[in-house]
Amino acid sequence: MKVSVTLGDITKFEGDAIVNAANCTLLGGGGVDGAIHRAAGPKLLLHCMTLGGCRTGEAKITPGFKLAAKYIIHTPGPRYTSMTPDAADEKLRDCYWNSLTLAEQNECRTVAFPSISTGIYRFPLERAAAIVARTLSEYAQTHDSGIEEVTMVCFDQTTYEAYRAAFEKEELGRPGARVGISR
Ligand code: AR6
Repeated sequence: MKVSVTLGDITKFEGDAIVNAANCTLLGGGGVDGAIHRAAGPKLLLHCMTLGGCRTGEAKITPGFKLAAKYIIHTPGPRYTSMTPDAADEKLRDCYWNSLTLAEQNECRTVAFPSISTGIYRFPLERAAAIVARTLSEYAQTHDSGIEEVTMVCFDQTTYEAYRAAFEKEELGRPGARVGISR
C-alpha cells in the first residue's frame, strides 16, 4: 500500500473512492461534506436519506453519482470537545479503519481521505495527523488488501505540511515498511 499527501480539492479525485468527513445525520453540512454534496449532485442526498444516519467512527458507502470517483464513503469524525481526548483519538482511528475496511470490501484500489475532524470539529491537526499515520501503518501491516494507494487530500498548506511530517515521523516510507510514500 502506498500513501501520498497532496494539496487540492477531494471532489476532483479520480479514483475508486473518496471519504467524506460527514456528520451523524449523513444529510450534508458545511466544509468538505458540503463540497462533496454539491459536486455529486442532489441524488446523493436522496440516497443518504435512506441510510438512517451513521454513528461517529463508523462508515457507510454510496455511489459517487456525478463525481469521477465510483464511491463515496461517509464517516462522521469525532467532535473534539464533546468527549475526552482519548475517546476522540479512538473514534478518529475508527473512522480511517472502518473506511478502509469498507473500501476493501468494495474492491477499491485507490482511496482518498480529507483531514477528518480537523475543520469544524476542531480536532488538533498534529494530533490527528499522527493518528492517521499510525492507523495507515497498522492497517497495512494487518491486511493484504487490494488497496494500492491511499491519498490524503489536504485543502491548505498547513494541513499538507502536518500530514507530510507525521508520515515521515512514522517512517511510512522506510525500506521494508508495508507502507511506501509516493512523491
Ligand atoms: N477537499 C479537501 N478537503 C477539504 C475540502 C475539499 N473540497 N473542503 C474542506 N476541506 P470539515 P470536520 C478540508 O470542517 O472537521 C460538516 O458540516 C478542511 O479544510 O469539512 O470533520 C459536516 O457535516 C479541513 O482541513 O470537517 C460535519 O457537521 C478538512 O477538510 C462537520 O462539518 C475537514 O474539515 C465535520 O467537521
